[in-house]
Amino acid sequence: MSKSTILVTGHKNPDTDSICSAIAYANLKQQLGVNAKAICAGKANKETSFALNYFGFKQPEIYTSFAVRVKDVLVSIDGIDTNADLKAIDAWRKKTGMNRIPVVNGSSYIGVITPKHLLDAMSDALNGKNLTITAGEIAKTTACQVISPSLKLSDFNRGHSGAFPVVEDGVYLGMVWANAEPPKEKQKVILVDHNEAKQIIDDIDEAEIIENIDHHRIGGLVTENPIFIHYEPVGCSSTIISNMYWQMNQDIPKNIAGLMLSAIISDTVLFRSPTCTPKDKDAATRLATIAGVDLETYGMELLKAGADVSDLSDEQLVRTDMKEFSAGNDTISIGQISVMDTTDILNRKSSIIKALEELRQSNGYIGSYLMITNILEESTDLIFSGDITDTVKKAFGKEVSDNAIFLEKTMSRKKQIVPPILGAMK
Ligand SMILES: [Mn+2]
Repeated sequence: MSKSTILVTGHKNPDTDSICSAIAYANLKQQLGVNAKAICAGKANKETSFALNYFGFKQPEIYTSFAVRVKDVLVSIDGIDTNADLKAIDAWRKKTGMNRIPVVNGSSYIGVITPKHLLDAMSDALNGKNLTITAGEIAKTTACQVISPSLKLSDFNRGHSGAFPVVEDGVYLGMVWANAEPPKEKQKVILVDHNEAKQIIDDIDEAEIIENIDHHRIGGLVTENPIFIHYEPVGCSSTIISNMYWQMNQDIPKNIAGLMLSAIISDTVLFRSPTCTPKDKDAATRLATIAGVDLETYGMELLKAGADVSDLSDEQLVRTDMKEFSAGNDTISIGQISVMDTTDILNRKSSIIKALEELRQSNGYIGSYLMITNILEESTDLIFSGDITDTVKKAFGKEVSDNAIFLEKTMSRKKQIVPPILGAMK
C-alpha cells in the first residue's frame, strides 16, 4: 500500500453506515482525482453483507491497527547466495558497507554471517585451511535475531545495533536497522461515522487524520493539524456524503447509491428512529431512484437480513454492534441488536447477561449494556451487567428488574440511550 493512498474508515465493530459510507466517500474522492481506498475495522455483519452482496461489493480490507510495521521501514538489500565464496562475500561487504551479511538460497533465508564468523573463515583461509568455504557454511541461523515484517516498529527490540534480517515464512525480505524511524509521511486517514478515540482503529497516533465526516456527538477528537470536518445532526453519515456528491456536481454510481441507501435505512431503521431527519428521507428517496430499487421493499429485506440473529452465540450477540463510551475514568459498552420479534432473544436473557458480564470483566468496563430493539414495535429492552442498577434507574427514571428495563418508543442508542446514561454517570 503506497503511503499516498488515503484510507477511509468507519468505526470498530462496523455497522452498515460505517462500511458503506467509507466505500461511498472513497469513491467520491476517487471521482475527484484523489487516491483513496475504503477499509473497515472489522468483519461486516449480516445486514451489511446483504447490502454489499446485493450491490456487488466485497467487504473492504480489515485493519485492526495503524501501527507502523517493520515491513514499512525495511530496506530491500539482496542477500548473498549460499554458494558464494570468500571473495564474493568480501565484495558484497565492501559494496553494501554492511557488516552483517544475509545469506539466501533463492528467496529462502539461510542465516547471517557476522564479522566474527567472517574473520574466522578468512583467517583459516589465510593459513591455507578451507579455501573453498561457502557463505552457506559460514552463515549461522542463530547469529542474530530474525525479525517478522508484521512486527510493530514500536515493539522492535533496539537493544542491539546494526541491521537485522526480515524473514517471513522462511523467505528473506530485506534488512531492518536497529535505529529505523517511522516514515516521515504518516498514513493519511479519513474517519467517517465516528470520532471518539475508543471507536477508532488502534494506533491512530501513528497515522494522520485528515478529514472527519460524522453525525455523532463530538467525543474528544484531537488532531495535529487543521483538518476538514463535516458534522451534521442527521440520521446517517451517508446522508451527509450523498449531499456532498450533489453539492460537488458528482454523479453517484448506481451501486454506490444502493450502498448509501442501505446505510440510511439501517441507521434510521427505515425512518422509524427518532434520529431520522427530513434530510435523511430526501436523500434516501433520491438514492433509491438512482439505485433502481423500491425503498420500502428493499428496506424491509435489508432489515430482515440484519434481524436474523438466531444463529449467533451469546458471545457473538453481545459483541456484534458494541460501542465503548467514556465518562471520566469509567468506560461502558453499549451494544445493540435489532429484531422483528424479541421473544426468542428474551428467552435467552440470562445466558446473554452472563456473556455481557464476561465482556464487561475482560475489558474492565464499569457496565455493559445490550439494547434489544424491536424494529416493528419501535421499543427496546435494555439489559445490562455490572453494579449499575442505580445508574440505569436514574438515567431512565423507571424501576429496574432483573438487570433489564423496557423502554417504549426507544430505538436510538445515540439519541435515547447514550445521553441519559452518561448523564446519570456524572
Ligand atoms: Mn452512522
